[in-house]
Amino acid sequence: MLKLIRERIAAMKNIAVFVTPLLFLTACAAPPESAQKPNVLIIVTDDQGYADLSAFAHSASDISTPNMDRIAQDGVLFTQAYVTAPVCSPSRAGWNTGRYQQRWDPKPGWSPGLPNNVTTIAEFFKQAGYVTGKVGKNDYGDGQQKQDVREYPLNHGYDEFLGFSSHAHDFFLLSSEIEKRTPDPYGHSAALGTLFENRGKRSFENGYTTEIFTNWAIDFLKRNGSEPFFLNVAYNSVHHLIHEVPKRYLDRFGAPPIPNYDPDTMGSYYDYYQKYAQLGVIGDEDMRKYYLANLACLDENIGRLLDALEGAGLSENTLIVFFSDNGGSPYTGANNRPLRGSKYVTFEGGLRVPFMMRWPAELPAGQIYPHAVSTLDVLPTTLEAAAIPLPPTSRLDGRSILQAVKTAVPPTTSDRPFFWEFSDRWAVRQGEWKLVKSLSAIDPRPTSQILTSGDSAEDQPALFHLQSDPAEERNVAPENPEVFQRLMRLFEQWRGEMRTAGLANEKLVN
Ligand SMILES: [Ca+2]
Repeated sequence: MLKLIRERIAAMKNIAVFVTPLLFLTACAAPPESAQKPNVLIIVTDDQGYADLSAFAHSASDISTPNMDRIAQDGVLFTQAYVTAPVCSPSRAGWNTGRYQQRWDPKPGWSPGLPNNVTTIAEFFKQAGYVTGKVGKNDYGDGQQKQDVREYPLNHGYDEFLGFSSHAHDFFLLSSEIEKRTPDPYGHSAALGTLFENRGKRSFENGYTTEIFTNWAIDFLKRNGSEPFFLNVAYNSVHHLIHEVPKRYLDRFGAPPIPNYDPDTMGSYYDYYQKYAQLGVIGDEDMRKYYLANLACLDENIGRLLDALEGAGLSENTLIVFFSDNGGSPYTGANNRPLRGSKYVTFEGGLRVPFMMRWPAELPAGQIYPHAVSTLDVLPTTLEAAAIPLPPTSRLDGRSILQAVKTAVPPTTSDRPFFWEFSDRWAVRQGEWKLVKSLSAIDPRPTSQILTSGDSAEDQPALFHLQSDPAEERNVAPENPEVFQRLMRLFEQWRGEMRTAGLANEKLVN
């Protein structure tokens, strides 16, 4: 029986090879009536380091993520995938829209928000008839804790949502009871208490966010498996508060449990969060243990999600895109080696992330894709996979990489530049050259000494050749003045476009 299925799939693939070029010659062509639209599952992890995925040959020796690795084993592992910002909110604004978030956030910072005149990935899928769902972290840096704003998932394309709208959320404390007793349940970028569910709120007396989000996702795909769905599972793991992990995982790594926040004895939640969201009370080596425990729980839950997909018979025709929203944090025990820097900065450690795609019906298995891509490409790539045409007025900054990944060739526009600007830090990459200015140190908090490589600051723009120097250790600007000037001009041109011809002058694209 299995053999028969494989032969039928092989036959379908042959047909697809014949039909596909015709489809994409005519951008508005509809897919064949008989074609079963793929489901799309986007799994986003939070602050996962570049060395913290064991599918990578360069992964850290203490890392084991067997379930995440299943996505690479049955699909494609990307070694040079970038996000659009080294921190959560702007990175999420970028991939959700396929556009540089600087278009509406011209002085790029922590809180781009989501304007009305940009179409989100969920809206494209919903307009095409998909059932859409989101679970977990919803963070565009603006409109937090509110349901009547554009940033709330049900107001930008999602039919269903369970999760939180803030930068961080307590992993354990999810009840209305603790919310009422806490003087500042939303007192910082981190929140505790009830989760948002659709247009209401839901209290969990017990539970753990990684497990609750997975349960919800499994229920969603079981309920909606008979029709094409678009599901975004956005875990808050492995973000602070990293020590908040079920005890059985802590025991595995010898990490001592730390009591949960208690409003009766510990003052404000803000103080509790600040105490543990940095090195100090927790030392370098213990922080790594908490990180490994937190990641192990995440990995097992991703395994449950993959099992459920297979159990429902949906695995073959579901396109999974997996990535971290930014590089590993220097305060959580993450490891970005061999890259320089971390979350918050524009060296590779802040921007280059674990990224995988799996679609057994269409994509090769066990492949490594070594060419540079961006999470800006997620929107056009998944739309092409679903044969959903973009409107002629579309002005996406990302581009579909589907055909290039299918055939294991570089993207046709392999010389395209990639740009980053966040606070006073920026960078531009074209080909193997990268120009970086990351002026300020991250912040006064002490950073990990054992996991972070390289200084996070450069006083002047520095030029690196990534192929020969992926760790950005040797500034070769003096020997390459023409390259330096070319990249500087590219960046200034891009920054000028973001600041003067940005989204404010555009009409709604569709
Ligand atoms: Ca993040």
